[in-house]
Amino acid sequence: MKNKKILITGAAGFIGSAFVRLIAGKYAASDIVVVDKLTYAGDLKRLEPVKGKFKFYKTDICNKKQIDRIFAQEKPDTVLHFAAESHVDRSITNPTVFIETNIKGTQILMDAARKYGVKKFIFISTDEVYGEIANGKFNEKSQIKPNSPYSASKAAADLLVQAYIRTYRFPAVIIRPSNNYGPWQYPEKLLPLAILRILGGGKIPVYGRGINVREWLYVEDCVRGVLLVLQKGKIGEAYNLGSSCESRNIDTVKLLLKTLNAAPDRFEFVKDRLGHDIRYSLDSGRIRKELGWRPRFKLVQGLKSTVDWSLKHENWLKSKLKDINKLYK
Ligand code: NAD
Ligand code: TDX
Repeated sequence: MKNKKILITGAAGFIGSAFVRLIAGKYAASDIVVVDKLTYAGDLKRLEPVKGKFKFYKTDICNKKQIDRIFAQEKPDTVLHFAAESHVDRSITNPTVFIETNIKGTQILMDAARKYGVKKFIFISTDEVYGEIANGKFNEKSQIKPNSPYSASKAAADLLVQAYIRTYRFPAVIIRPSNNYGPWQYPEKLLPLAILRILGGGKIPVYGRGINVREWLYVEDCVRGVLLVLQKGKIGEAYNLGSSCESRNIDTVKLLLKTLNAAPDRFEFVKDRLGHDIRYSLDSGRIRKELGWRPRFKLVQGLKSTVDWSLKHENWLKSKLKDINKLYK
């Protein structure tokens, strides 16, 4: 199938904007339709490099009427659904908006997609839907067993997508990426927050004893995987998307300090996150074998590239400080 007209939700966010920067210019501007509410996490500055190469609607995906109107007007054949409330710590303080956007918003989009005959609907899920794993790896058939309000809301949406596939033969594909990092990430997440703290003369807060393990995927590798799924992914299937670059938080932070040429003791152990998942780890053999995807960035290179970008965009990171200090007061 040719993807002629693509509607992308959440494209003013971190990963969605990287995807638009990747495909902009490969399609006519009128064939890339961006839908984003511009919450605290959305920022059109991320799309400035490709300004004029897409069409933008400032819309809440939970607004059924507006979503319906956009689908009626644009008639996309492909939908890429990135929009979500994405931060675990915020979901612990206020789960309500996570239930609204992540679950209800996904349903509203799928209903519009069914009504207007969308041919391929790609749902960006997460590795967190499987819950934590002390040893071994999750494959696409592993049980969905989320632990945080954020991951439970993503799991509910993931299951709803699966239910639509089975019940209505809805043409969806699910992607479950691991922890992304790279340019333009909102500095509430570990790595950009850590960089912001070091640039501001402070220390990096490490939850608990820093022994939790994450699988770090450079955002450009992630969106190349998403593009492959868009072009060749099988309808009705799910694809894990992980780098195999696993690292304990304390080791990740120490490597980042080295990359920043900062003193190795510029971190502090702080109160642990409630219900903190110990380890995520994906078996991404399927997307590698079936679609030929390979990550290009190891953690060392990805961190170097992220730090270089951050030093050039210090003002952008610092523009989020007020919000961050409110979040982590
Ligand atoms: P982000 O928080 O940076 O961006 C989310 C975007 O969605 C923002 O532009 C925001 O304005 C928009 N949005 C939020 N609520 C909306 C609503 N109701 N209507 C319309 N737009 C809305 O998130 P991200 O890190 O880019 O993540 C993108 C997707 O990838 C999410 O679905 C997330 O669950 C998933 N994911 C993220 C990671 C990661 O490490 N960041 C890893 C795996 C999966
Ligand atoms: O200040 C911090 N100190 C710290 O030790 C923060 C913000 C985080 N952490 C720890 C918690 C995690 O073990 O670092 C690890 C990474 O934390 P986050 O950056 O908040 O990411 P995580 O909770 O792992 O979830 C991310 O990956 C999966 C994304 O935020 C999700 O959207 C995605 O689905």
